Amino acid sequence: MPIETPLLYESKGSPNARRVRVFVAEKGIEIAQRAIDLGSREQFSDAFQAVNPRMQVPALQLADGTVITEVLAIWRYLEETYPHKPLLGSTAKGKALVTMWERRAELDGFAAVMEAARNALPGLKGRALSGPHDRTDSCIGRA
Ligand SMILES: N[C@@H](CCC(=O)N[C@@H](CS)C(=O)NCC(=O)O)C(=O)O
Repeated sequence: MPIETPLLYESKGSPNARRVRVFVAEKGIEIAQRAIDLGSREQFSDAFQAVNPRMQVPALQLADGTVITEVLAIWRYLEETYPHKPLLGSTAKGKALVTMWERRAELDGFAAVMEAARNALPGLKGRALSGPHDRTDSCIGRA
């Protein structure tokens, strides 16, 4: 269905969606948001699969129907669309340093914690990867 303004699909329990929500807040911009309930497996619904076949949040749907997924790609789009308050650096050195620290934080911090959680929590048994893998056991967001 065509939309008039960008629409951010997110989920309150999703760390990756939170990274985009924080970016939006720090930018000081308003973006329409629609919550996807990972706890009730809404990411696997036909309606959301039509938006993002990878069945993951965050996803940013543009007015022309394009859907951008992946936190860094969404950040990049928002940075260049709303350049008034640069968050990803404004010089060659600044951009490189932001990228360096983002990679360190994501790969050495965020990913390590995420993999530990996804491989250890009973509620995420069989769900070491997000998205369309081993959907039958999914119970993300449940106690
Ligand atoms: N590489 C993706 C990761 C997205 C991702 O893993 N999202 C999780 C929530 S944090 C998800 O949608 N999980 C749904 C599931 O596991 O079924 C990004 O940067 O956005």
